Amino acid sequence: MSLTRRQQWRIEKIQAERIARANKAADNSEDVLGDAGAAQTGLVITRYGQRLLVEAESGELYQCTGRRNIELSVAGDQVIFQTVGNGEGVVTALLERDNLLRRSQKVIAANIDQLWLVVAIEPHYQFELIDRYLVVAENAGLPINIVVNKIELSQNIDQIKQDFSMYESAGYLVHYLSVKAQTNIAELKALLNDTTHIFLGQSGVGKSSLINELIPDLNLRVNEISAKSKLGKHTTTNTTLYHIPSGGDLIDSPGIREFQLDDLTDKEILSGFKEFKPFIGECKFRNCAHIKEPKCAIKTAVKAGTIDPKRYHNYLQLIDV
Ligand SMILES: Nc1nc2c(ncn2[C@@H]2O[C@H](COP(=O)(O)OP(=O)(O)OP(=O)(O)O)[C@@H](O)[C@H]2O)c(=O)[nH]1
Ligand SMILES: [Mg+2]
Ligand SMILES: [Zn+2]
Repeated sequence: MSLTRRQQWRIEKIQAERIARANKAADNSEDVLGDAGAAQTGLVITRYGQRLLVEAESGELYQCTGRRNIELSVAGDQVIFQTVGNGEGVVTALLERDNLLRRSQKVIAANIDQLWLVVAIEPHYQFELIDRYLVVAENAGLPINIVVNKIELSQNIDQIKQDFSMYESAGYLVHYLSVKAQTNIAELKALLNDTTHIFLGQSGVGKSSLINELIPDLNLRVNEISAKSKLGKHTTTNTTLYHIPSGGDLIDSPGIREFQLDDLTDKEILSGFKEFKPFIGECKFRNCAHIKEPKCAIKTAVKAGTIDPKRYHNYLQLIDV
């Protein structure tokens, strides 16, 4: 219900902007792009270096360069562009974004409705890494679900569920599945509606494999990990948007290798623990760091069992006390 209203709002907003900006972009660019086609709206599918792959409303794809004076666009962005022949085009304007996901100052994707944090049994999930991803995604203001992939590799699924119960009590939906054993794939499919989803997570967890399952005939190359080097051969290098035939989009993103981790500020970390939110501002001291201070609302909530002690422990680890 609320999603439908939000989608409706977004469509209307985009249409209004499209008309205004298309007129403006066309006016501004007449002299520079004398032979160019009329300004039209496009969806950025992927970006490689300075070049963009842009999909027109007709469905046709154009290799585009961006005007130097506009901000770099990313997968999921709505842009105004003009064709210049030979399947090429020039992006002249970037439309306003609903949201933007960035990591280490690098923009990854825009206009996302749902983020799926993908983790796996192998490479084995690490709470610190999960929390770091959650902090980044929470700070982007995105709704987040968690996928635990490769569950067929585990002898003890109860233990896995136990490990993730702290995320479930924090309010995240956790979906256990196996691409290889085809476990719970249909259930995941049913959770993808007509909106834009991004898959994020460590390299090798199976993001591209999962997208291959969800979009038949896509055949993305997956990252066969060599036992010797432990590095994948077909690791995803570009964040790319794919259409689900029945509606909606999936964005595949490259996983981080080893420890190319973000520098997170204490403030970002705090707002990245979503179940802490109701208690922020309730402590005795206004500048409470929620570590050793007396009458700390967060520590009280931990004692009362409202906040999982393991999550609080992870929070302390992350702010490095
Ligand atoms: N055992 C097992 N292997 C899987 C499963 N799903 C994917 N894999 C394998 O995991 C490896 C990595 O898969 P990818 O889909 O490339 O992983 P990715 O998350 O896209 O990795 P990056 O692109 O490097 O970020 C491949 O060898 C897949 O075949 C699964 O459910 N079980
Ligand atoms: Mg991949
Ligand atoms: Zn406090």
